[in-house]
Amino acid sequence: MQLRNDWTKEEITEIFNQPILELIYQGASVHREHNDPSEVQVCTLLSIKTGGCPEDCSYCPQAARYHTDVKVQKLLDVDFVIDKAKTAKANGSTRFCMGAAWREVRDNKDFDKVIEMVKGVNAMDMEVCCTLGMLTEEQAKKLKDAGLYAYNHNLDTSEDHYEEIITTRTYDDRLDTLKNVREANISVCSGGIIGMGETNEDRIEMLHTLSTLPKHPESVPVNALVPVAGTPLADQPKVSVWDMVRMIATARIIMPKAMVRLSAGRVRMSVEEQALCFLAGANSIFAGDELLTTPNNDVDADKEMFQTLNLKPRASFKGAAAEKYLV
Ligand code: SAM
Ligand code: DTB
Ligand code: SF4
Repeated sequence: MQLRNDWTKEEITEIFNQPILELIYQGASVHREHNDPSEVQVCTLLSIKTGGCPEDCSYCPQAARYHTDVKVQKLLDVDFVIDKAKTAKANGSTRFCMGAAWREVRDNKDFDKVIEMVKGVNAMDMEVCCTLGMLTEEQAKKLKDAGLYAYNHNLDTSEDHYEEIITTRTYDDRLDTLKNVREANISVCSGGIIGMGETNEDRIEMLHTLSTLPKHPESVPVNALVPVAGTPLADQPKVSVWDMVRMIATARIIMPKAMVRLSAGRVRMSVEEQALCFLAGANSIFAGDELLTTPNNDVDADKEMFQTLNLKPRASFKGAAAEKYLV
């Protein structure tokens, strides 16, 4: 089947609103046509600069204006980060993603340090990813030259709902950065969060924007809100597993080759619930005891889950040849 980037909102709505078992079946079928369903990509996150962020993202424990338990931590040292990447590799991760609580990248000493981190992780034969906020075209090129493989920059929600969640930047700022990343030939990682008071139409709208970009993101993280005390969204109710499955299956059907990542919120899911997500088409997770600032699933429990479900970690750079071919 040809990859499509001309999906209409009506088509996506029809897929999204199917009876849940039909949707899971379709997601599972599309997944099998395009990918090996026993392979799951294992990624590790590290917060390289934590807290004190000037933005007002209502979900985020790292925004300086909310009073959360997060302790501000300046940019970590390069050697410390490389050690963490080694541990992640030893634990079976093939992608290492470094996150910074920045609004945007500035051309300063900290950026030079991040460039060194990227070079170091790349030399370890791991897919190196960063999420550092907004990027200019030149900064994206610099990261690419240092060996950056992927850049994470989430749309988070629909354009309509965006201003309810974040007022310190616009949806177009987000899309501009994605364009800069794409043009620098860096693999694009972009998805969103559910459980922030959005409607199903907002969820469909976000999936529409992602699937009608000139090229689909290579990775689409689907996060369930992790409500953190002190943030405006602290009291949001837990996202139902059916809502996660609906997002994952729809993303899989309209972006068949993307890595669909079962991201934040996994810590509150049972193995059975996660299995439904893998069946519906998820094929990537974050492993390691922590995400950026919140707890993640126990490493040994994840290893046991892989055994129970007969899943195997996906090799690094697997899509690289195909991605290069498509560019
Ligand atoms: N500051 C950069 C930015 O916002 O692009 C990079 C780091 S930021 C923490 C990366 C992503 O983490 C956000 O776009 C959001 O999707 C996700 N995130 C942050 N807090 C979250 C939460 N409480 N629950 C779920 N996802 C969250
Ligand atoms: C993504 O989509 N989810 C990750 C990663 N990309 C950077 C972040 C989740 C953060 C959850 C809250 C925290 O741990 O601070
Ligand atoms: Fe800052 Fe990123 Fe958190 Fe927004 S999501 S407050 S930009 S760290």
